[in-house]
Amino acid sequence: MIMRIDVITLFPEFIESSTKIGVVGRAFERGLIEIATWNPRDFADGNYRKADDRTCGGGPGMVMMIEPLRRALAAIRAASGAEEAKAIYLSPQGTRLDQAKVAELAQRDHLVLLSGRYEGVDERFLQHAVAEEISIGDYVLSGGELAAAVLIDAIGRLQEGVLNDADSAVQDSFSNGLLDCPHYTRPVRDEWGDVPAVLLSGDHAAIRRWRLKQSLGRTWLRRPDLLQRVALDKKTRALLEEFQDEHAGKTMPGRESGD
Ligand code: 4GO
Repeated sequence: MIMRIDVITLFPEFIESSTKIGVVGRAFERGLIEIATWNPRDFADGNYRKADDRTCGGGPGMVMMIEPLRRALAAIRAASGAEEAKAIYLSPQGTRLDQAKVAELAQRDHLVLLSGRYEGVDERFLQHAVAEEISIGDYVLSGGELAAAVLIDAIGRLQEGVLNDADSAVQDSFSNGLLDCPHYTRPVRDEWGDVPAVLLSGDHAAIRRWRLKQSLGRTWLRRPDLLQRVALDKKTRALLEEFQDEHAGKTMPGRESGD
């Protein structure tokens, strides 16, 4: 089943340009995901096609109006055949996005994303036509388009047939709840250090072990909150302890402290 993503946005070119690029762009071109944009302005009345109005109660800023959004959603429902479809609204008030949520959304066959501008969207539209509110992180953007593009990228790369073996999602950071291990390429020797010998050994079991150990160690150093949420078996815990012992002895050679 190929996934369909409809995006309601006042800046469709923004979504269109970002979905033409990279891994997700390739998926889009190959028909592995379908993306359509809908501009509430095209559904607005009057000569000016006004889709926003002054905020009730006064103060600066504009709010996106209900009617153009309602018509845009109706058009999406008609075009997709999903008569009950509700939207996902991207906003700082939403549930924080993580890889588990991305994986869950990637399973669905239809998503409707709503990108707000200005002060946001009339609350009544959110209550009646939005099923979920998602935040990509604790910071404020001037529009929801970047957040929608982030979500589309994260979801798009998990679609069947999008990634090749080389960038397989199984090896991703977070797919096992841990941060990624360090990566190296040639040259093997450089004035800024040498590639760890184990990676050149051809011993695949040893390489796998080293990578897991680095993942564990970096997660321990940089994101102890993540480490608390994964259950480590005895062997894995021993590997982390090995890293911790080595770390207590010395900071890593060729590395600046604090990294
Ligand atoms: C989403 C949208 C931040 C996020 C946004 C986020 N800022 N952290 N801004 O995911 C309504 C008008 C929200 C501007 C939008």
